[in-house]
Amino acid sequence: MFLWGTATASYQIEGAAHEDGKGPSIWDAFSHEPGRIRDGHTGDVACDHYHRWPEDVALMAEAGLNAYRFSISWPRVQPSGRGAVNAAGLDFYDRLVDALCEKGIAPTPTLFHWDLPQALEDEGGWLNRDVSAYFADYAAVVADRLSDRVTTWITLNEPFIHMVFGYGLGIHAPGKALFLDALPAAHHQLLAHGLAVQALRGVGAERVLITNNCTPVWPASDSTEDLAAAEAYDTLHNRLFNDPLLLSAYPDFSAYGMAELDFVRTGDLEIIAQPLDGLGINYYNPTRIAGPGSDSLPFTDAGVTGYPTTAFGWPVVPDGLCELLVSLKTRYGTALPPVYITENGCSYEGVDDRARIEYLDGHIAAMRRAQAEGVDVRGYFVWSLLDNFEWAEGYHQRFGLVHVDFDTQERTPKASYHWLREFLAKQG
Ligand code: GBH
Repeated sequence: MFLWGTATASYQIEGAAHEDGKGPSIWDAFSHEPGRIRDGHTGDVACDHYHRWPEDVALMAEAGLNAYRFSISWPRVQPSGRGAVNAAGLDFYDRLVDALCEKGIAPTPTLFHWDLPQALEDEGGWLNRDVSAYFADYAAVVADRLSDRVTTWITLNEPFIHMVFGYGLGIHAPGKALFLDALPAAHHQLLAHGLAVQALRGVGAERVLITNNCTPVWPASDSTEDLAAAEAYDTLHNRLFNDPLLLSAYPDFSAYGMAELDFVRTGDLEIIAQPLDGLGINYYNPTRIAGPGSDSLPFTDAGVTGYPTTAFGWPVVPDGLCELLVSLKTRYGTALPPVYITENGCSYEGVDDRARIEYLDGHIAAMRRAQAEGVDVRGYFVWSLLDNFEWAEGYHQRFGLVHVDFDTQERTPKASYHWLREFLAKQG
């Protein structure tokens, strides 16, 4: 069965930041640091989904969706990231999963969507190798409770963005600007993923995925400099995570002046490359890259021009999704497992969101073209069900199929929601 779903993430929708025994996450800390988030917004309340989830599940059922990708807040389940389990936190996800199953919506949890327990950040966060093992323990705790009803698991969301924005540039939590010294955060997330896959298999999990965000990389010109820069960027963005996962080897980082990744230990790559049942892909837009780059990085983002843009300013390029999917197939061949589009969506204002309808329609058509070219795509999840806390942008970017009034918490389905409902009804 093809999965048609929407996607959300715990910190972006739940609120209830300090309720029922939840421990603080790095996002609770970061969003309260002055100057980090536009207009000082925080996810303290967000969409109040922690209390309003029955209404949100009803909205999904009414739309005819058959899957829901949500994330589990690690510090809600383990307030200090390891050891003691918070029963009330697990109960919340247990109820949610029951309600989804009752409506015929496949619960598709992501175990980590960036809200690391602050207690683990205090021990170095993803720069600390030990966090990988704690993650596997946490995965086992959750799976033990939910695997009788959850068939599809996603370990991590976009470890690339978490590394680059959180540890490389410092524009997301935990706010570290280490540039290439952030690379251990990539490796330790990958190791965490591999160990978690083993833990999930241990409790009989049926289908295990990881979600990577990938982008077609377009060289700004045919010049040798631009081509080399584009290749260097492609290595960092598209291969740093996919190669070890699918080929059990890191790509060549010599363009970055790094011959060896000295935090990689013997045996790590075998753990990382556990067989996967699917690869989750988040697609937003292509990236145009020029050379020669700066002192710290061998490329420059030249910006994609000549396309319409969303309210966030991101270019709208549906064809890029087909290009990306076909290029993954070309690069990895039989090593590429079935693909699930675990996020695709756009920021626009207003409930009469015709631009979002056009966006979704165009991207679904592009996915179909990739399928016709032989890419095995088995699911499509719209980011997002609800307008929500858009990280550094706070509540300024609205990605939802459903409008949220953040004063009253009133939900109003947008035109795109109604369009999707009709689209799904036609699929049968
Ligand atoms: C995802 O990240 C996240 O998983 C999700 O939590 C988030 O809410 C959602 O997307 C929307 O942001 O500068 O024009 O080239 C997406 C990561 C990083 C994708 C920035 C688009 C650059 C656009 N994004 N990227 S552009």
